[in-house]
Amino acid sequence: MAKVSMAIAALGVTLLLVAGAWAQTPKKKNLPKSQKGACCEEVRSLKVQVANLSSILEELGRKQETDLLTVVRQVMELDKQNRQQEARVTEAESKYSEINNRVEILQLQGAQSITQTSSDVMYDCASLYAKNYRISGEYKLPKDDFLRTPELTVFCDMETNGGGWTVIQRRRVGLTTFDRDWKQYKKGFGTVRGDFWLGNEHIYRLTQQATVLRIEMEDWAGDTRYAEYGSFSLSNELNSYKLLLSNYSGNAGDSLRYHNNTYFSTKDKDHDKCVDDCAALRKGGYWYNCCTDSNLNGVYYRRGEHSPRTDGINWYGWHGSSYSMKRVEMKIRPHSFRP
Ligand SMILES: [Ca+2]
Repeated sequence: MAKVSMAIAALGVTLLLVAGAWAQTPKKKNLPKSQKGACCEEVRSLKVQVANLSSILEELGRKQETDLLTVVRQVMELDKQNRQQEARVTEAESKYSEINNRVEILQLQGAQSITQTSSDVMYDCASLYAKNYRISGEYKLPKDDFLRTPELTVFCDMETNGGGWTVIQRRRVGLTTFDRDWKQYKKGFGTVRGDFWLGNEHIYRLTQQATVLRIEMEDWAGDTRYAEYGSFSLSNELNSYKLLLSNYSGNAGDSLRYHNNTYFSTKDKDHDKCVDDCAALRKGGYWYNCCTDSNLNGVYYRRGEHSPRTDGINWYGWHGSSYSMKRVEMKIRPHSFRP
């Protein structure tokens, strides 16, 4: 734009000079013919110069516009590149923090396997919490010859209501079937980061000390409820992992009470209190009575097909007997736990 202004100024000055020259030209009448011709020649040449200057100006103007457009395009391109760079940086940052988080957990696990001794209390998420492991996630509890406990991968919830929870069951993804046999329920199945059952033998062992059970659930509208039992334990396998629980609190309703004092049943072992085969009807392994007030190991149904389903993940106290939950987590911690 500055160039245009300068060119306009230059044109102005030229025009003034032309006018001045015109004014200074002696205006005598009857000029000699030769002088008259010279004057007209001068005017013509000036006119030509003015015309040339105008066309140069026009040309300059067009060039300026083109340059300006090019600059605008370049700026826009730079801005776009800048935004892309920013997005890449953000992505890199989040990846870094994720990796960092994993490293932290691994370091904690490393520290844990070095400092442990057999005289320690039973290993679970609460004992990890007591040793200052405060990040929720996957932990490997070591094998312990003294306590005769095997190595066990667990998922610890170190946040909910003070933390220290060992998760024993989760339904969230829906790709792992829970319609399994006795052996699988005994040993456990699935992956602790996704859907899983920790295993009746492990749950039996972990509930040898006074234990609290907390059940959290979410429906398909995104609402959440919980049920907590101040006392929870399983009998051993000889007693078919019989459920013993009491002392309900929460806002989901007490839909496990009906299952208290019942044996664990699977599709290949019917220990329920019914003529029917509840495990086959409800398609899971559970402490079936005749048959259910809740069916947390039932079939995972997705949004739109979750109701009405009597073999779904039901909890009568909240959504009745034919509504299947979107998410469930069962977790335990010692009664003596203090955050
Ligand atoms: Ca039966």
